Amino acid sequence: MKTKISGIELRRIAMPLVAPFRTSFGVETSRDVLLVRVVTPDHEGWAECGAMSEPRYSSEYVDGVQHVLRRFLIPALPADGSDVPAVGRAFAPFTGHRMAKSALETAVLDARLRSAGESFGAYLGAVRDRVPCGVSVGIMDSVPELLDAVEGYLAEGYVRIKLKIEPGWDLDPVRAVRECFGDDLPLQVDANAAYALSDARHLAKLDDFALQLIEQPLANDDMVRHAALAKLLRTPICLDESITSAADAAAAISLGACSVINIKPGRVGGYLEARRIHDVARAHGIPVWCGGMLETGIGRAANVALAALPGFTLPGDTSASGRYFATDITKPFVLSDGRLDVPTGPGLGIEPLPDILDEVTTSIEWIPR
Ligand code: SMG
Ligand code: MG
Repeated sequence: MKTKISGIELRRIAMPLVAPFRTSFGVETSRDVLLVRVVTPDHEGWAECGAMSEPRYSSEYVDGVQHVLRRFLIPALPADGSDVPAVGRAFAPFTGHRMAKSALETAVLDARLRSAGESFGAYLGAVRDRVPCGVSVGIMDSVPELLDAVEGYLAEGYVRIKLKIEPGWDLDPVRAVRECFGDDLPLQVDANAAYALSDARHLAKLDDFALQLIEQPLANDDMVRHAALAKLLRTPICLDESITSAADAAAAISLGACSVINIKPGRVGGYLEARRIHDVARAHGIPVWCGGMLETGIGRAANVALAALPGFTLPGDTSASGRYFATDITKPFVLSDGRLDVPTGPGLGIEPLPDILDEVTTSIEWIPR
């Protein structure tokens, strides 16, 4: 699978969210998304970068990603159009910047798969044609407002609820959701690193609510304290921000820092590394699930394919397009029976709708090769 790349387009789009999404690190009201389009003589490949406009979730941010792509990663792409693993090797000398690497590698992979007529799911090793979906519910101004939101999502068919938490918004919302929707509702929480190990006794009060997991309670770079916290909680710990590679996953598992892993391809440098994490976790009997970065249909298509791998045994934050946007840039992903279909066409199996894409575009940069 070799094809020469003739150029790369970096396109920014503005995507207002249907409702503000609040986490412990800030509020998103609109996504400033960077799309990467790799052009070859016969095909094009698309990808979406998960970075937000500010470096809060992680150190990457969308302006920085565009700079790193233009200045370092695009010039490092192998000139002979070599295979996709070679792209990852060409990026390896550059430290970090995994969301930038992921976006470019994924667009190259999409172009290659489209020319080979193979879908992302088939390439990655998907074993399902539909994936069960959860929904991530932001921090709200009041508990009644939260209960309304959860009720609406359950009515749409989502099969598990994740509540964003922070100090001051944890026990009360979790208790209220349990009381209102019962003990059988698959429920989990995500703190985005908002707590310290000294909060262990407080966090242990969540043990009463039979949560599936607590995601990233402590600092991103602190696996050792996560391992200490795991000994103090009955609620399983899931790591998100802390896991940036398969090596991190192996370290976290052997330290006892987590018993579940959230896999986001952008955070770990791409779908190939995401699959390696899946493989490491599966070999250790650690369940994984697919996270989300409020993606458009482009990022969602690849995530849904990944979520169809055998080790993805928990529902992901792979919600339907309508949970995020009034109008997506692709044909929307629609929930049916709590599930999304894994696209089957070549590559991502979906592409931006040109008229909608043009309407939301804020800038276009073309980088010839
Ligand atoms: O895509 O549905 C989604 C969002 C899922 O909660 C979500 N993502 O830490 O897991 C996480 C957050 C990161 C993005 S918050 C702006
Ligand atoms: Mg998270």
